Amino acid sequence: MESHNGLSARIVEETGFKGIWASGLAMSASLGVRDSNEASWTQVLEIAEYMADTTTIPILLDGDTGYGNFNNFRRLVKKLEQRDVAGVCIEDKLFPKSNSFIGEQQPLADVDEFCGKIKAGKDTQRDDDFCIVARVEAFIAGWGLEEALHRANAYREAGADAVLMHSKLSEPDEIISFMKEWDDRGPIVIVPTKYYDTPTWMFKEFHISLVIWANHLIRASIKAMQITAEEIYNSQTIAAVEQEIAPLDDIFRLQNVAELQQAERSYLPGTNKSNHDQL
Ligand code: SPV
Ligand code: MG
Repeated sequence: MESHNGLSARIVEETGFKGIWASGLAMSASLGVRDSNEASWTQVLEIAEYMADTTTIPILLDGDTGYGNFNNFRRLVKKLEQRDVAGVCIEDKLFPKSNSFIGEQQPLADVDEFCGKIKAGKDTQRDDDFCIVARVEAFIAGWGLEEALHRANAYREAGADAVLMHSKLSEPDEIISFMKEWDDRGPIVIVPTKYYDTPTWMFKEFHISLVIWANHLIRASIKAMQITAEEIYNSQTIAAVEQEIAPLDDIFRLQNVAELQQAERSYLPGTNKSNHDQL
C-alpha cells in the first residue's frame, strides 16, 4: 500500500498491510511538486527515513530511474540500506522521468545500460535481503509484448529480484499476455491503477507475486482535505466538520505520544506523573 510520509506509513502498517510502497507520485504530490524528479533524491531519502522510523514492515522505495547512472544508483542503494529501507524499484526510463500516465511514447533506457545499473545495485547491497525490483516501461511507452519480454528477461538475468511490469490500459490484457509468456521465470509485481476493476483473484491465478495499490492514500487525503477546507471556508466555522475528521487523540496516538510520556518519567527529573494521565 502506498504511503508518502511517516504518518501515512504508520496508518498502512496498523491497517495490517505487509509492506509499504513509497510512491514517487504520492511523495512528490505531498510536497506540492511534479513527479518529474523535481524533489531531489536526498529529499526523497529523507521522507523514506521518516517512514522507516515510524514502521516495522518492509518499505519498497520508488527509486524512479535511480537518479542518474549506475553510480548514482549504487549510492542510493547504500543510503537506503543505512536507513532501513527494504528495497528499491527502478524503471527503465531516462532522467528526469515523467509519470507513466502522462504523455505517450516516453523514451526508454538502453537495455544494457539499465542491466549495468541493476548489477551495480546488487553488487553494492550488503544485506542479502535487500530487494531490487526492475520496472519495465515497454508497454507504457507503446512497445509490444516482445520488447516487454526481452527487457524483463534481461533485467532478471542481470540480477533483479523481481520485475515490475507496468501497463496503463484499463483492462489487464497486456499483463495477462505477458504472464502467459513469462512462465514463472521470476517474481512479477504489478500496479493496477488503471485496470482497477480487475478482481484480485485473477492476479493470483496468473501467479503475480505482488500487487501495489500505488496512490490511494494520497488521493483519499486530497479529497478529504478539499471537502474539509471547503466546508470551513463556506460555513466560516469549524463546528460542522468536527465529527467528520480525525480526533486530536488519533493524531497523538499515531505520533506515539504515550511513549514520550513514559520516557519522560524515566529520564526527565521532576516529571509530574499526574500531568501525563491525560492520554
Ligand atoms: C508511483 O506510485 O509513483 C509509481 C506508479 O511509480 S505510477 O504512478 O503508476 O507510475
Ligand atoms: Mg513512481
